[in-house]
Amino acid sequence: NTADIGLIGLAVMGQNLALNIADHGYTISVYNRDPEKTRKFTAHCKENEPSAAKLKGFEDLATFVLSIKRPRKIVLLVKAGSATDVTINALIPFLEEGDIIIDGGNALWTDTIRREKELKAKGLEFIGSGVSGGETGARFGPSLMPSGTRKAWSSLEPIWRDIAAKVDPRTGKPIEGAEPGKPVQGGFSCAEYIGPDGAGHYVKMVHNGIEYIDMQLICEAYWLMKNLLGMRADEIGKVFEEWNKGELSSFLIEITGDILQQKDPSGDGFLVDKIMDAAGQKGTGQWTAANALELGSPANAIAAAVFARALSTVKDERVEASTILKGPTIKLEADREKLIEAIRNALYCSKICAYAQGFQLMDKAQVAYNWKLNFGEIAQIWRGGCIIRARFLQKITDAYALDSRLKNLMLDPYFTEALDEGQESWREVVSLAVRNGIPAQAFCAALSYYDGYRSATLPANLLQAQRDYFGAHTYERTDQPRGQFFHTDWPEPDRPQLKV
Ligand code: 2AM
Repeated sequence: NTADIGLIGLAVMGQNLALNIADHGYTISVYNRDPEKTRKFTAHCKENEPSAAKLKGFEDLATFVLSIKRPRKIVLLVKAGSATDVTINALIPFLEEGDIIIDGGNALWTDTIRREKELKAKGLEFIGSGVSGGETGARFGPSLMPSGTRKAWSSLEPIWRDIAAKVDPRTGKPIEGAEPGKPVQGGFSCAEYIGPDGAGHYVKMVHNGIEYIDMQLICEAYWLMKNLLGMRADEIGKVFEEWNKGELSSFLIEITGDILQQKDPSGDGFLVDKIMDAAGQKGTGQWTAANALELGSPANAIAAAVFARALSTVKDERVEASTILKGPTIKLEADREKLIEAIRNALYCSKICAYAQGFQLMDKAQVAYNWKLNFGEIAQIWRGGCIIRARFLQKITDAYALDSRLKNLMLDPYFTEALDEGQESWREVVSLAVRNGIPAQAFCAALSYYDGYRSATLPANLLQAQRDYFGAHTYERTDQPRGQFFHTDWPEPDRPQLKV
Protein backbone atom coordinates (compact mmCIF):
# COMPACT_ATOMS: atom_id res chain seq x y z
CA ASN A 1 0.00 0.00 0.00
CA THR A 2 1.96 2.89 -1.37
CA ALA A 3 -0.41 5.10 -3.35
CA ASP A 4 -1.16 8.52 -1.87
CA ILE A 5 -4.72 8.46 -3.14
CA GLY A 6 -7.17 6.39 -5.19
CA LEU A 7 -9.73 7.43 -7.80
CA ILE A 8 -12.76 5.58 -9.12
CA GLY A 9 -14.56 6.55 -12.31
CA LEU A 10 -12.51 7.07 -15.43
CA ALA A 11 -14.87 9.14 -17.54
CA VAL A 12 -13.53 12.49 -18.77
CA MET A 13 -13.57 14.27 -15.38
CA GLY A 14 -12.00 11.30 -13.57
CA GLN A 15 -9.21 10.88 -16.12
CA ASN A 16 -8.32 14.56 -16.04
CA LEU A 17 -8.42 14.86 -12.26
CA ALA A 18 -6.26 11.71 -11.90
CA LEU A 19 -3.66 13.21 -14.24
CA ASN A 20 -3.76 16.53 -12.41
CA ILE A 21 -3.08 14.69 -9.12
CA ALA A 22 -0.23 12.72 -10.73
CA ASP A 23 1.24 15.92 -12.21
CA HIS A 24 1.56 17.26 -8.68
CA GLY A 25 3.79 14.37 -7.70
CA TYR A 26 1.26 12.18 -5.91
CA THR A 27 1.06 8.48 -6.61
CA ILE A 28 -2.45 7.50 -7.57
CA SER A 29 -4.34 4.23 -8.07
CA VAL A 30 -7.25 4.29 -10.49
CA TYR A 31 -10.19 1.97 -10.99
CA ASN A 32 -13.23 1.88 -13.26
CA ARG A 33 -16.26 -0.41 -13.26
CA ASP A 34 -15.55 -1.31 -16.87
CA PRO A 35 -11.88 -2.48 -16.82
CA GLU A 36 -11.48 -1.83 -20.53
CA LYS A 37 -11.55 1.92 -19.79
CA THR A 38 -8.84 1.50 -17.16
CA ARG A 39 -6.65 -0.38 -19.66
CA LYS A 40 -7.19 2.19 -22.39
CA PHE A 41 -6.53 5.10 -20.06
CA THR A 42 -3.31 3.73 -18.57
CA ALA A 43 -2.06 2.75 -22.03
CA HIS A 44 -2.80 6.28 -23.27
CA CYS A 45 -0.96 7.76 -20.29
CA LYS A 46 2.14 5.63 -20.91
CA GLU A 47 2.33 7.03 -24.44
CA ASN A 48 1.44 10.66 -23.83
CA GLU A 49 1.69 11.78 -20.23
CA PRO A 50 4.85 12.87 -18.41
CA SER A 51 3.37 11.77 -15.07
CA ALA A 52 2.33 8.30 -16.22
CA ALA A 53 4.69 6.58 -13.78
CA LYS A 54 2.77 8.06 -10.86
CA LEU A 55 -0.47 6.47 -11.98
CA LYS A 56 -1.41 2.80 -11.72
CA GLY A 57 -4.55 1.12 -13.00
CA PHE A 58 -6.40 -1.69 -11.18
CA GLU A 59 -9.07 -4.06 -12.43
CA ASP A 60 -10.01 -5.54 -9.09
CA LEU A 61 -11.56 -3.40 -6.35
CA ALA A 62 -9.94 -5.25 -3.41
CA THR A 63 -6.42 -4.89 -4.86
CA PHE A 64 -7.16 -1.27 -5.74
CA VAL A 65 -8.15 -0.47 -2.15
CA LEU A 66 -5.17 -2.38 -0.71
CA SER A 67 -2.80 -0.35 -2.89
CA ILE A 68 -3.63 2.90 -1.08
CA LYS A 69 -1.91 4.31 2.05
CA ARG A 70 -4.01 4.53 5.21
CA PRO A 71 -6.09 6.41 6.10
CA ARG A 72 -7.14 5.85 2.53
CA LYS A 73 -8.40 8.69 0.41
CA ILE A 74 -10.59 7.48 -2.44
CA VAL A 75 -12.08 10.00 -4.85
CA LEU A 76 -15.28 9.07 -6.66
CA LEU A 77 -16.02 10.62 -10.02
CA VAL A 78 -18.93 8.45 -11.03
CA LYS A 79 -22.35 9.45 -12.24
CA ALA A 80 -24.32 11.33 -9.56
CA GLY A 81 -27.28 9.55 -8.00
CA SER A 82 -27.65 5.81 -7.56
CA ALA A 83 -24.31 5.01 -9.30
CA THR A 84 -22.58 6.81 -6.43
CA ASP A 85 -24.44 4.69 -3.85
CA VAL A 86 -23.68 1.50 -5.77
CA THR A 87 -19.97 2.39 -5.86
CA ILE A 88 -19.85 3.34 -2.17
CA ASN A 89 -21.58 0.10 -1.18
CA ALA A 90 -19.15 -1.93 -3.26
CA LEU A 91 -16.21 -0.17 -1.56
CA ILE A 92 -17.34 -0.43 2.05
CA PRO A 93 -16.38 -4.10 2.65
CA PHE A 94 -12.76 -3.31 1.76
CA LEU A 95 -12.37 -0.13 3.80
CA GLU A 96 -11.03 0.28 7.33
CA GLU A 97 -11.82 2.72 10.10
CA GLY A 98 -10.88 6.31 9.32
CA ASP A 99 -10.68 5.79 5.55
CA ILE A 100 -12.10 8.72 3.56
CA ILE A 101 -14.37 8.61 0.54
CA ILE A 102 -14.44 11.86 -1.44
CA ASP A 103 -17.36 12.35 -3.80
CA GLY A 104 -16.34 14.77 -6.54
CA GLY A 105 -19.50 14.28 -8.61
CA ASN A 106 -22.38 16.69 -8.93
CA ALA A 107 -24.28 15.15 -6.02
CA LEU A 108 -27.46 16.62 -4.63
CA TRP A 109 -26.35 18.03 -1.27
CA THR A 110 -29.08 16.18 0.64
CA ASP A 111 -27.64 12.90 -0.72
CA THR A 112 -24.25 14.02 0.55
CA ILE A 113 -25.70 14.64 4.03
CA ARG A 114 -27.27 11.16 4.00
CA ARG A 115 -24.08 9.46 2.79
CA GLU A 116 -21.93 11.20 5.37
CA LYS A 117 -24.26 10.03 8.13
CA GLU A 118 -24.35 6.44 6.86
CA LEU A 119 -20.58 6.24 6.53
CA LYS A 120 -19.95 7.88 9.90
CA ALA A 121 -21.98 5.06 11.50
CA LYS A 122 -19.49 2.64 9.93
CA GLY A 123 -16.43 4.56 11.19
CA LEU A 124 -15.72 6.01 7.76
CA GLU A 125 -15.24 9.62 6.70
CA PHE A 126 -17.02 11.22 3.78
CA ILE A 127 -16.14 14.41 1.96
CA GLY A 128 -18.57 15.85 -0.57
CA SER A 129 -16.57 18.10 -2.83
CA GLY A 130 -17.89 20.33 -5.56
CA VAL A 131 -15.54 20.19 -8.55
CA SER A 132 -16.03 22.86 -11.18
CA GLY A 133 -14.21 23.72 -14.36
CA GLY A 134 -15.12 20.98 -16.81
CA GLU A 135 -12.39 18.79 -18.22
CA THR A 136 -9.78 21.55 -18.63
CA GLY A 137 -10.37 22.66 -15.06
CA ALA A 138 -10.05 19.10 -13.78
CA ARG A 139 -6.77 18.71 -15.70
CA PHE A 140 -5.05 22.03 -14.96
CA GLY A 141 -6.79 23.42 -11.90
CA PRO A 142 -10.44 23.16 -10.95
CA SER A 143 -12.35 25.17 -8.40
CA LEU A 144 -12.93 22.86 -5.43
CA MET A 145 -15.66 23.14 -2.80
CA PRO A 146 -15.03 20.44 -0.17
CA SER A 147 -17.09 19.71 2.92
CA GLY A 148 -17.07 17.10 5.66
CA THR A 149 -15.38 16.85 9.05
CA ARG A 150 -12.36 19.09 9.68
CA LYS A 151 -10.33 15.95 10.42
CA ALA A 152 -11.08 14.41 7.03
CA TRP A 153 -10.41 17.74 5.33
CA SER A 154 -6.99 18.13 6.95
CA SER A 155 -6.03 14.77 5.50
CA LEU A 156 -7.17 15.68 1.98
CA GLU A 157 -6.18 19.35 2.13
CA PRO A 158 -2.58 19.20 0.78
CA ILE A 159 -3.61 17.33 -2.36
CA TRP A 160 -6.76 19.39 -2.92
CA ARG A 161 -4.88 22.67 -2.53
CA ASP A 162 -2.13 21.52 -4.87
CA ILE A 163 -4.40 20.47 -7.71
CA ALA A 164 -6.82 23.42 -7.52
CA ALA A 165 -6.69 26.55 -9.71
CA LYS A 166 -4.47 29.32 -8.36
CA VAL A 167 -5.24 33.01 -8.27
CA ASP A 168 -3.27 36.04 -7.19
CA PRO A 169 -4.27 36.48 -3.52
CA ARG A 170 -4.34 40.27 -3.82
CA THR A 171 -5.99 40.89 -7.18
CA GLY A 172 -7.75 37.55 -7.59
CA LYS A 173 -6.36 37.21 -11.12
CA PRO A 174 -6.01 33.58 -12.24
CA ILE A 175 -2.40 32.45 -12.47
CA GLU A 176 -2.15 30.83 -15.87
CA GLY A 177 0.53 28.79 -17.51
CA ALA A 178 -0.21 25.22 -16.47
CA GLU A 179 0.78 22.44 -18.79
CA PRO A 180 0.99 18.68 -18.29
CA GLY A 181 3.58 17.78 -15.71
CA LYS A 182 4.33 21.42 -14.84
CA PRO A 183 1.96 22.62 -12.15
CA VAL A 184 1.57 26.25 -11.12
CA GLN A 185 3.38 27.11 -7.87
CA GLY A 186 2.14 29.60 -5.26
CA GLY A 187 -0.92 31.83 -5.21
CA PHE A 188 -4.29 31.47 -3.50
CA SER A 189 -5.57 27.99 -4.03
CA CYS A 190 -9.22 27.71 -5.16
CA ALA A 191 -9.93 24.95 -2.66
CA GLU A 192 -11.23 26.17 0.67
CA TYR A 193 -13.07 24.18 3.30
CA ILE A 194 -16.75 25.09 2.91
CA GLY A 195 -18.29 23.45 5.98
CA PRO A 196 -19.71 20.19 7.30
CA ASP A 197 -21.72 17.50 5.48
CA GLY A 198 -23.49 18.78 2.35
CA ALA A 199 -22.22 22.40 2.38
CA GLY A 200 -19.70 21.90 -0.42
CA HIS A 201 -22.13 20.28 -2.81
CA TYR A 202 -24.71 22.92 -1.89
CA VAL A 203 -22.32 25.75 -2.77
CA LYS A 204 -21.42 23.92 -6.01
CA MET A 205 -25.14 23.70 -6.78
CA VAL A 206 -25.58 27.46 -6.30
CA HIS A 207 -22.49 27.99 -8.48
CA ASN A 208 -24.31 26.09 -11.21
CA GLY A 209 -27.52 28.09 -10.67
CA ILE A 210 -25.48 31.26 -11.11
CA GLU A 211 -23.88 29.71 -14.19
CA TYR A 212 -27.37 29.22 -15.67
CA ILE A 213 -28.34 32.87 -15.21
CA ASP A 214 -24.91 34.15 -16.32
CA MET A 215 -25.30 32.21 -19.57
CA GLN A 216 -28.92 33.23 -20.10
CA LEU A 217 -28.11 36.94 -19.63
CA ILE A 218 -25.35 36.67 -22.23
CA CYS A 219 -27.79 34.93 -24.61
CA GLU A 220 -30.33 37.72 -24.16
CA ALA A 221 -27.70 40.39 -24.83
CA TYR A 222 -26.79 38.55 -28.04
CA TRP A 223 -30.44 38.20 -29.02
CA LEU A 224 -31.11 41.92 -28.53
CA MET A 225 -28.14 42.88 -30.69
CA LYS A 226 -29.22 40.42 -33.36
CA ASN A 227 -32.89 41.40 -33.39
CA LEU A 228 -32.83 45.09 -32.57
CA LEU A 229 -29.71 45.97 -34.52
CA GLY A 230 -29.69 43.24 -37.15
CA MET A 231 -26.06 42.44 -36.36
CA ARG A 232 -24.29 39.38 -37.77
CA ALA A 233 -22.96 36.73 -35.39
CA ASP A 234 -19.32 37.68 -35.95
CA GLU A 235 -20.09 41.38 -35.38
CA ILE A 236 -21.71 40.50 -32.06
CA GLY A 237 -18.74 38.25 -31.30
CA LYS A 238 -16.43 41.27 -31.69
CA VAL A 239 -18.59 43.21 -29.21
CA PHE A 240 -18.18 40.41 -26.65
CA GLU A 241 -14.44 40.45 -27.31
CA GLU A 242 -14.45 44.17 -26.45
CA TRP A 243 -16.60 43.60 -23.36
CA ASN A 244 -14.14 40.99 -22.19
CA LYS A 245 -11.56 43.73 -21.73
CA GLY A 246 -13.64 45.55 -19.12
CA GLU A 247 -15.59 44.86 -15.93
CA LEU A 248 -17.53 42.02 -17.62
CA SER A 249 -14.28 40.14 -18.26
CA SER A 250 -15.00 36.46 -17.66
CA PHE A 251 -14.62 32.99 -19.07
CA LEU A 252 -18.22 32.93 -20.35
CA ILE A 253 -17.93 36.31 -22.12
CA GLU A 254 -14.62 35.20 -23.63
CA ILE A 255 -15.94 31.91 -25.03
CA THR A 256 -19.07 33.69 -26.29
CA GLY A 257 -16.83 36.01 -28.36
CA ASP A 258 -15.12 32.96 -29.83
CA ILE A 259 -18.32 31.00 -30.42
CA LEU A 260 -20.04 33.83 -32.29
CA GLN A 261 -17.12 34.23 -34.67
CA GLN A 262 -16.86 30.53 -35.46
CA LYS A 263 -17.65 29.87 -39.13
CA ASP A 264 -19.81 26.93 -40.11
CA PRO A 265 -17.66 24.06 -41.45
CA SER A 266 -19.85 24.05 -44.58
CA GLY A 267 -18.33 27.42 -45.39
CA ASP A 268 -21.75 29.01 -45.35
CA GLY A 269 -22.20 31.57 -42.57
CA PHE A 270 -21.65 31.12 -38.85
CA LEU A 271 -21.98 27.95 -36.82
CA VAL A 272 -24.14 29.49 -34.08
CA ASP A 273 -26.86 30.26 -36.65
CA LYS A 274 -27.04 26.57 -37.51
CA ILE A 275 -27.31 25.24 -33.95
CA MET A 276 -30.78 24.11 -32.83
CA ASP A 277 -32.26 26.52 -30.27
CA ALA A 278 -33.35 23.91 -27.73
CA ALA A 279 -31.21 23.92 -24.57
CA GLY A 280 -30.38 20.87 -22.49
CA GLN A 281 -29.84 20.69 -18.75
CA LYS A 282 -28.59 18.20 -16.23
CA GLY A 283 -30.60 19.50 -13.29
CA THR A 284 -28.33 21.51 -11.02
CA GLY A 285 -29.91 24.83 -12.05
CA GLN A 286 -33.30 23.32 -11.41
CA TRP A 287 -32.14 22.17 -7.94
CA THR A 288 -31.02 25.72 -7.15
CA ALA A 289 -34.33 27.22 -8.21
CA ALA A 290 -36.30 24.51 -6.36
CA ASN A 291 -34.27 25.11 -3.20
CA ALA A 292 -34.84 28.86 -3.50
CA LEU A 293 -38.58 28.15 -3.61
CA GLU A 294 -38.30 25.82 -0.64
CA LEU A 295 -36.36 28.35 1.45
CA GLY A 296 -38.46 31.28 0.24
CA SER A 297 -35.45 33.12 -1.13
CA PRO A 298 -36.33 35.50 -3.99
CA ALA A 299 -34.03 34.06 -6.67
CA ASN A 300 -36.36 34.94 -9.54
CA ALA A 301 -33.61 35.59 -12.09
CA ILE A 302 -31.99 32.21 -11.43
CA ALA A 303 -35.41 30.57 -11.79
CA ALA A 304 -36.04 32.59 -14.98
CA ALA A 305 -32.86 31.13 -16.47
CA VAL A 306 -34.06 27.60 -15.75
CA PHE A 307 -37.50 28.37 -17.22
CA ALA A 308 -35.88 29.97 -20.27
CA ARG A 309 -34.21 26.65 -21.02
CA ALA A 310 -37.53 24.86 -20.49
CA LEU A 311 -39.26 27.24 -22.92
CA SER A 312 -36.52 26.70 -25.47
CA THR A 313 -37.15 22.95 -25.51
CA VAL A 314 -40.73 23.22 -26.78
CA LYS A 315 -39.36 24.10 -30.20
CA ASP A 316 -42.19 22.54 -32.25
CA GLU A 317 -44.84 24.32 -30.20
CA ARG A 318 -42.98 27.61 -30.57
CA VAL A 319 -42.70 27.19 -34.31
CA GLU A 320 -46.44 26.61 -34.52
CA ALA A 321 -47.29 29.44 -32.12
CA SER A 322 -45.13 31.84 -34.11
CA THR A 323 -47.68 31.61 -36.93
CA ILE A 324 -50.65 32.17 -34.59
CA LEU A 325 -49.70 34.56 -31.77
CA LYS A 326 -49.03 38.11 -32.84
CA GLY A 327 -46.39 40.53 -31.58
CA PRO A 328 -45.28 44.01 -32.57
CA THR A 329 -43.18 44.72 -35.63
CA ILE A 330 -39.72 45.75 -34.61
CA LYS A 331 -39.37 49.50 -34.87
CA LEU A 332 -36.08 51.00 -33.96
CA GLU A 333 -34.15 54.07 -34.79
CA ALA A 334 -31.40 53.74 -32.27
CA ASP A 335 -27.82 54.79 -32.39
CA ARG A 336 -26.05 51.44 -32.71
CA GLU A 337 -23.05 52.23 -30.51
CA LYS A 338 -25.25 53.78 -27.82
CA LEU A 339 -27.56 50.79 -27.75
CA ILE A 340 -24.67 48.33 -27.54
CA GLU A 341 -23.33 50.25 -24.55
CA ALA A 342 -26.81 50.25 -22.98
CA ILE A 343 -27.02 46.47 -23.44
CA ARG A 344 -23.62 46.12 -21.78
CA ASN A 345 -24.90 48.13 -18.81
CA ALA A 346 -28.08 46.06 -18.67
CA LEU A 347 -26.02 42.90 -18.66
CA TYR A 348 -23.75 44.13 -15.88
CA CYS A 349 -26.62 45.31 -13.67
CA SER A 350 -28.54 42.07 -14.23
CA LYS A 351 -25.42 40.08 -13.40
CA ILE A 352 -25.05 41.94 -10.10
CA CYS A 353 -28.65 41.02 -9.25
CA ALA A 354 -28.10 37.40 -10.23
CA TYR A 355 -25.10 37.07 -7.93
CA ALA A 356 -26.95 38.95 -5.19
CA GLN A 357 -29.66 36.29 -5.47
CA GLY A 358 -27.16 33.43 -5.32
CA PHE A 359 -25.45 34.82 -2.21
CA GLN A 360 -28.78 35.69 -0.61
CA LEU A 361 -29.83 32.08 -1.14
CA MET A 362 -26.62 30.74 0.42
CA ASP A 363 -27.19 33.06 3.36
CA LYS A 364 -30.67 31.62 3.89
CA ALA A 365 -29.29 28.10 3.48
CA GLN A 366 -26.56 28.50 6.08
CA VAL A 367 -29.18 29.40 8.66
CA ALA A 368 -31.58 26.64 7.57
CA TYR A 369 -28.93 23.91 7.40
CA ASN A 370 -26.68 25.08 10.21
CA TRP A 371 -23.56 25.97 8.26
CA LYS A 372 -21.22 28.92 8.55
CA LEU A 373 -20.31 29.97 5.05
CA ASN A 374 -17.52 32.41 4.22
CA PHE A 375 -18.88 34.34 1.23
CA GLY A 376 -15.70 36.28 0.46
CA GLU A 377 -13.80 33.01 0.30
CA ILE A 378 -16.48 31.35 -1.83
CA ALA A 379 -16.24 34.19 -4.36
CA GLN A 380 -12.47 33.78 -4.39
CA ILE A 381 -12.70 30.00 -4.94
CA TRP A 382 -14.84 30.79 -8.00
CA ARG A 383 -12.24 33.22 -9.28
CA GLY A 384 -10.16 30.48 -10.87
CA GLY A 385 -10.85 27.21 -12.61
CA CYS A 386 -14.62 27.24 -12.72
CA ILE A 387 -17.10 28.16 -15.44
CA ILE A 388 -18.28 31.38 -13.78
CA ARG A 389 -14.75 32.68 -13.19
CA ALA A 390 -14.79 36.41 -13.70
CA ARG A 391 -12.98 39.57 -12.75
CA PHE A 392 -16.25 40.69 -11.15
CA LEU A 393 -15.92 38.05 -8.39
CA GLN A 394 -13.06 40.01 -6.84
CA LYS A 395 -15.55 42.81 -6.20
CA ILE A 396 -17.66 40.32 -4.26
CA THR A 397 -14.67 39.21 -2.18
CA ASP A 398 -13.88 42.90 -1.56
CA ALA A 399 -17.50 43.58 -0.57
CA TYR A 400 -17.49 40.84 2.09
CA ALA A 401 -14.03 41.93 3.28
CA LEU A 402 -15.53 45.39 3.87
CA ASP A 403 -18.58 43.97 5.64
CA SER A 404 -18.68 40.25 6.41
CA ARG A 405 -22.33 40.55 7.44
CA LEU A 406 -23.47 42.33 4.30
CA LYS A 407 -27.19 41.62 3.92
CA ASN A 408 -27.28 41.85 0.15
CA LEU A 409 -24.53 42.37 -2.40
CA MET A 410 -26.47 45.24 -3.98
CA LEU A 411 -25.95 47.18 -0.73
CA ASP A 412 -22.17 47.15 -1.02
CA PRO A 413 -21.09 50.68 -2.05
CA TYR A 414 -19.37 49.53 -5.25
CA PHE A 415 -22.41 47.56 -6.42
CA THR A 416 -24.89 50.23 -5.31
CA GLU A 417 -23.05 52.71 -7.48
CA ALA A 418 -22.69 50.34 -10.43
CA LEU A 419 -26.46 49.69 -10.35
CA ASP A 420 -27.17 53.38 -10.09
CA GLU A 421 -24.92 54.19 -13.03
CA GLY A 422 -26.32 51.44 -15.20
CA GLN A 423 -29.98 51.57 -14.35
CA GLU A 424 -31.10 54.13 -16.90
CA SER A 425 -29.70 52.06 -19.77
CA TRP A 426 -30.93 48.86 -18.14
CA ARG A 427 -34.49 50.22 -18.06
CA GLU A 428 -34.18 51.44 -21.64
CA VAL A 429 -33.02 48.03 -22.83
CA VAL A 430 -35.79 46.19 -20.97
CA SER A 431 -38.36 48.65 -22.38
CA LEU A 432 -37.03 48.15 -25.90
CA ALA A 433 -37.23 44.39 -25.49
CA VAL A 434 -40.81 44.62 -24.21
CA ARG A 435 -41.95 47.15 -26.82
CA ASN A 436 -40.47 45.16 -29.67
CA GLY A 437 -41.62 41.78 -28.41
CA ILE A 438 -38.15 40.31 -27.90
CA PRO A 439 -38.07 37.81 -25.03
CA ALA A 440 -35.65 38.92 -22.30
CA GLN A 441 -36.95 37.17 -19.25
CA ALA A 442 -33.67 37.15 -17.33
CA PHE A 443 -33.09 40.89 -17.84
CA CYS A 444 -36.71 41.56 -16.81
CA ALA A 445 -36.55 39.27 -13.77
CA ALA A 446 -33.33 40.88 -12.57
CA LEU A 447 -34.78 44.37 -12.93
CA SER A 448 -37.96 43.37 -11.07
CA TYR A 449 -35.80 42.02 -8.27
CA TYR A 450 -33.87 45.28 -8.10
CA ASP A 451 -37.02 47.38 -8.03
CA GLY A 452 -38.72 45.04 -5.57
CA TYR A 453 -35.78 44.95 -3.19
CA ARG A 454 -35.38 48.72 -3.15
CA SER A 455 -39.10 49.28 -2.41
CA ALA A 456 -39.86 50.23 1.17
CA THR A 457 -43.48 49.41 0.47
CA LEU A 458 -44.99 46.73 -1.73
CA PRO A 459 -48.60 45.79 -2.54
CA ALA A 460 -48.37 42.86 -0.13
CA ASN A 461 -50.65 44.89 2.17
CA LEU A 462 -53.47 44.14 -0.23
CA LEU A 463 -52.37 40.55 -0.47
CA GLN A 464 -52.57 40.16 3.31
CA ALA A 465 -56.04 41.71 3.25
CA GLN A 466 -57.16 39.25 0.59
CA ARG A 467 -55.79 36.34 2.63
CA ASP A 468 -57.58 37.59 5.71
CA TYR A 469 -60.78 38.12 3.73
CA PHE A 470 -61.12 34.59 2.38
CA GLY A 471 -59.14 32.56 4.89
CA ALA A 472 -58.96 34.59 8.15
CA HIS A 473 -55.17 34.41 7.87
CA THR A 474 -54.79 37.67 9.86
CA TYR A 475 -52.44 40.60 9.20
CA GLU A 476 -50.07 42.90 11.02
CA ARG A 477 -50.62 46.69 11.02
CA THR A 478 -48.03 49.31 10.05
CA ASP A 479 -49.13 51.47 13.03
CA GLN A 480 -48.74 48.65 15.58
CA PRO A 481 -45.68 46.66 16.74
CA ARG A 482 -44.69 43.64 14.63
CA GLY A 483 -45.96 40.31 15.93
CA GLN A 484 -49.46 41.54 16.71
CA PHE A 485 -52.02 39.99 14.44
CA PHE A 486 -55.40 41.41 13.50
CA HIS A 487 -58.44 39.99 11.82
CA THR A 488 -61.32 41.88 10.25
CA ASP A 489 -64.84 40.61 9.79
CA TRP A 490 -64.90 41.74 6.21
CA PRO A 491 -68.33 42.88 5.07
CA GLU A 492 -69.28 40.25 2.54
CA PRO A 493 -70.97 41.98 -0.39
CA ASP A 494 -74.50 40.83 -1.24
CA ARG A 495 -74.27 38.30 -3.93
CA PRO A 496 -76.47 35.53 -5.20
CA GLN A 497 -75.69 32.11 -3.76
CA LEU A 498 -73.99 29.75 -6.15
CA LYS A 499 -76.34 27.03 -7.23
CA VAL A 500 -74.68 23.72 -7.98
P1 2AM B 1 -18.32 2.85 -16.61
O1 2AM B 1 -17.19 3.43 -17.38
O2 2AM B 1 -18.03 1.45 -16.21
O3 2AM B 1 -19.64 3.02 -17.28
C1 2AM B 1 -19.21 8.30 -15.39
O4 2AM B 1 -20.31 7.79 -16.08
C2 2AM B 1 -18.55 7.22 -14.56
O5 2AM B 1 -19.52 6.62 -13.68
C3 2AM B 1 -17.95 6.09 -15.37
O6 2AM B 1 -16.70 5.80 -14.79
C4 2AM B 1 -18.94 4.96 -15.19
O7 2AM B 1 -18.40 3.67 -15.23
C5 2AM B 1 -19.44 5.23 -13.78
N1 2AM B 1 -20.75 4.63 -13.55
C6 2AM B 1 -21.91 4.93 -14.21
N2 2AM B 1 -22.93 4.20 -13.73
C7 2AM B 1 -22.41 3.41 -12.75
C8 2AM B 1 -22.98 2.45 -11.88
N3 2AM B 1 -24.29 2.17 -11.91
N4 2AM B 1 -22.16 1.83 -11.01
C9 2AM B 1 -20.85 2.15 -10.96
N5 2AM B 1 -20.27 3.06 -11.76
C10 2AM B 1 -21.02 3.69 -12.64
